[in-house]
Amino acid sequence: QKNIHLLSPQQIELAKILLETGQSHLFQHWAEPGVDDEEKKAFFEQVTRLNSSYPGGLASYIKTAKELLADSKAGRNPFDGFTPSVPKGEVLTFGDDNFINFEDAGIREAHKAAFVLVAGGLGERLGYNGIKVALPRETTTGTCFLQHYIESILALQDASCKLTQGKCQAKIPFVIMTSDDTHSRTLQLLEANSYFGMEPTQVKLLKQEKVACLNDNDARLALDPHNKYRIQTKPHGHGDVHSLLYSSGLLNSWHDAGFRWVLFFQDTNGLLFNAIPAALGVSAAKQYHVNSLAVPRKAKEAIGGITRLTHADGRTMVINVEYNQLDPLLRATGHADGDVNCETGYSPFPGNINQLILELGPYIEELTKTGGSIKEFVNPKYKDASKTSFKSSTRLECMMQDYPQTLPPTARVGFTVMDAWLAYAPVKNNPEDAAKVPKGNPYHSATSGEMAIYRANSLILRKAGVKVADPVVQVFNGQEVEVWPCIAWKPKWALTFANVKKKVGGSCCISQRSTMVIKGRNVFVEDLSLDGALLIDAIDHAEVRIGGSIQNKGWTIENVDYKDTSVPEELRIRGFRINKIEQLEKNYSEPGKFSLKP
Ligand code: UGB
Repeated sequence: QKNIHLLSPQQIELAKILLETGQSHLFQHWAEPGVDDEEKKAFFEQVTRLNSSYPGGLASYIKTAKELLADSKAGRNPFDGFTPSVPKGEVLTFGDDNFINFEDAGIREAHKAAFVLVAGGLGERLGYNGIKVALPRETTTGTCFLQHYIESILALQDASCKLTQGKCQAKIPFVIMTSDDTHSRTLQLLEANSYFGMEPTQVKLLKQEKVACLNDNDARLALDPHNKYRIQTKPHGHGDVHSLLYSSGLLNSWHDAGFRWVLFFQDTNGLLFNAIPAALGVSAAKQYHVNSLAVPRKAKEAIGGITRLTHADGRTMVINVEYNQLDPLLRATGHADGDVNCETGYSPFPGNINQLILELGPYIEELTKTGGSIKEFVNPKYKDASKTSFKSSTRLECMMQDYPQTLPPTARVGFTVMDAWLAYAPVKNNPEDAAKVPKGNPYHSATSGEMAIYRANSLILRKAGVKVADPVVQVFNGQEVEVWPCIAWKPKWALTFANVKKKVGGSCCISQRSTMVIKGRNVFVEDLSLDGALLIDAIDHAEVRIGGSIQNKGWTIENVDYKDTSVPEELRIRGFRINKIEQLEKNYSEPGKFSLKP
């Protein structure tokens, strides 16, 4: 009351809402009028932001929080009444006719797709200080994740336009969801690198806001421990992407421009674009409104399980059950051992890799009803079994893969399973945690993330007829990994298996200690015997044929200790660095036909 003169009429309304929802503690310590007035105004500016960035405002946030906290205290979970079973999806095998056909169909559709990267998370599990999209996807070329994603989208755009003989949409739109933790550094990375070749108008950054923290079961908002005139806030989760897209107006503008698909993906999966063409082909062929990409999942692996849930009342849905909920759900529904591997050595529930393909028309229809708000959850860490107080403040969260929960039973919701070696290698765990992962389960670390790129490229080349030597096993940062030849190529060289097959021919072999980097679009590898390092770059109008026997001292991989602070953090977290001893490097910068056959 005494400070009311500091507030605008709207802020007075907000103050009333706070008092009516049991938040008077926020003002109890306020100083006399005239003291800390600027801080008090800043407090209400923050309250205004928190109110306007949440669908339904703060009153709605507090109401939902009270309900979810009561459910959590009572031990009710969102799957009460549902029985889990293993759903059926499209299972693809890399390189067979079915896969090749889906890839072809996917490339034809790609020019009608918009891409959305959720990159608001800081990756606390990885313990890396920078933004994750700036990390090298692999250190042979040093290309960062964001550059690889953009180059992949551009390559898809070109390939799709060519295949549809120019009947393509405008340029593929690319949205990046950022947060206060990642926004300025993401923008800086793009600007410092001329958007990695994409037109800046193709790229749009949407920043998610954090939400208020909650101190107790009555949903009393938490004050910032460092400033008594601020509410403590934390990230709300990747589910924010739907409401942000909806309120941005982008969806309708894409629809008007003839786009048909929206593809969502996460910050550090370096293999993802190996799976996009075929998965998009599946969406188009099956006319899926929602298509989630999945890989075989090891029991207890920290990825969600795709599950069919059937309610006692007959309702049924195919949805992600998050990794921390799958085991309790199974135990509660008669599976005494919980989340365990079956006779295949994998969990019977496919692992959700959170790559979603949504059909734009039905997506807009649904968001028009929901405004993009996604079913939330709360995960308080209680002090004791009485569940009356929390160890630290909590908040509501939401996940983008929960989008199908509100869809009507008529919606076509499917999923596509691909081999993990081809499609999934996230960088999430720090070296210490990765080294503790049970034997046989994937590490999901910077070490395994990079080695997975070489493995996938080697296996793809093998399937295309190249004799790629077997890997050796080495230990980096306490993790045992297969080391294959370090093979990397730009997406414009090959996006699909059909592209790879066109680009390699004759009898080729690559030794295990070799490195091969192909950056040019029209580089053809024929009758090549490689034992060493080979790096080829070429402009689009240079057609280069590489073959013969190439041998040199090559590049070696040397161990780095993750505790050695003299080494850059992005190398320390992978536990190795590449030692460039000798290579054959050629750059073709003039148009024409060239041959390199030593
Ligand atoms: N992210 C945001 O953009 N904003 C946020 O507020 C939070 C995250 P994590 P998580 O595929 O490997 C997910 O933390 O949440 C971005 C799925 O829920 O890496 O542990 C963030 O930048 C799970 O089902 O993942 O688990 C990143 O790009 C499983 O599929 C993305 O959201 C798992 O990913 C994911 O954030 C997986």
